[in-house]
Amino acid sequence: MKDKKVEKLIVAEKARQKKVVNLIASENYVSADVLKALGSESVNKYAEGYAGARYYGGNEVVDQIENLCKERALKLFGLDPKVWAVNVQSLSGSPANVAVYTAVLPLGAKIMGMSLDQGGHLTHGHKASVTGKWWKQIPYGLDKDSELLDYDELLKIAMLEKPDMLVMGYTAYSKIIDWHKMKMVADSAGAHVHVDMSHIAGLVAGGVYPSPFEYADTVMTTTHKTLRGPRSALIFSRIDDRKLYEKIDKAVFPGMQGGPHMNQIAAVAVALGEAAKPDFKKYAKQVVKNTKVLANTLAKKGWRIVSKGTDTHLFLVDTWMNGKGISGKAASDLLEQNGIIVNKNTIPFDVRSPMDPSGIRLGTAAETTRGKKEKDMIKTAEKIDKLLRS
Ligand code: DSN
Repeated sequence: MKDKKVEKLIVAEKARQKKVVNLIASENYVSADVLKALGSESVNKYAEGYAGARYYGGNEVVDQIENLCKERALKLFGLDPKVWAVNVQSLSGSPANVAVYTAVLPLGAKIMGMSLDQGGHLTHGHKASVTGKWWKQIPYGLDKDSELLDYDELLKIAMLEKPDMLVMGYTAYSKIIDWHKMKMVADSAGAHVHVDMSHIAGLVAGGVYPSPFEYADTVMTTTHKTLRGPRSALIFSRIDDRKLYEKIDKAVFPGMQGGPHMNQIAAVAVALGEAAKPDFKKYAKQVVKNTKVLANTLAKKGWRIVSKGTDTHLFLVDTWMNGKGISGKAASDLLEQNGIIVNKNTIPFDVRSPMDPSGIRLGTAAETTRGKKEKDMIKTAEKIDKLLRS
């Protein structure tokens, strides 16, 4: 690069990523091909509108890129293009959720979403996000004893509050969601079913987590977590008389944004192609195996794993353990000083603050991409245990 200052920082970040053990549950390492697509000339193209109906000339190639990306997205999740549509232009997960709500709900409608401190996401109706200002969150959480979804309790909330939409899919829930039971909760209120599968999309694609599509009206996923693509988002919608896809397309453009990032869409297409390969199934399987070993080894060492374990790529550790342990911030800082990167995280019913909560969140999607196996997870768990005890 001619710009040596920026080049130095890029090289430094690459070196940092190489030398740490990355247990951030929402991160991953993209392939060289995904990077190449991101850095390609498609970045130069303005393409406001949708394939075949743009506001600028010169779109004959990027139209093909966008159509290929859509085709691969539907195919990866086994969706019939006569039954499901997909929008691939949303820049990332938060605006994608807002676009879905804008398309489906009137302002002020009720969104039943998991509270942030229980494992939900800001855009599931939290007050700090526009989703909690433009719509009203009906919060739900986990059962206090089991730290699992309590479907009977959710049913009671839904029948009482009659939400317009039920949002499911979380950022810190380690167990399998029973989509069928959640659909029954939504149906009890006549609510629209929206799934945010950002965290688990790669596991769904890899066949190690049940697919939510049978039960959903709309599904949003980011593409950069377990799915191992660039930062972006996909919005799937069921094709029926409601014409959700038309409303969603309009909500994304011109509702939320102008020109789509065509280099990003090209890179998503590459990642979706990679996720369709048999190797990706092996990867997803290994992610779950690694996570279970990491969690079980820490549990054996005496650390409390929230929800008593994991079926996915992530889990929460209660490091505070009612004052007998170490706070989440202190744990995260200490691990970082020793080359292990995690994030501090509230645990359900946390008595501490989000800035210094009782836990940390660990995930193995990134390290599994780097070829780590069960034996490496045991070593990592032993190192974490030793550091936290020190
Ligand atoms: N920031 C993401 C995560 O870490 O789960 C969610 O947006």
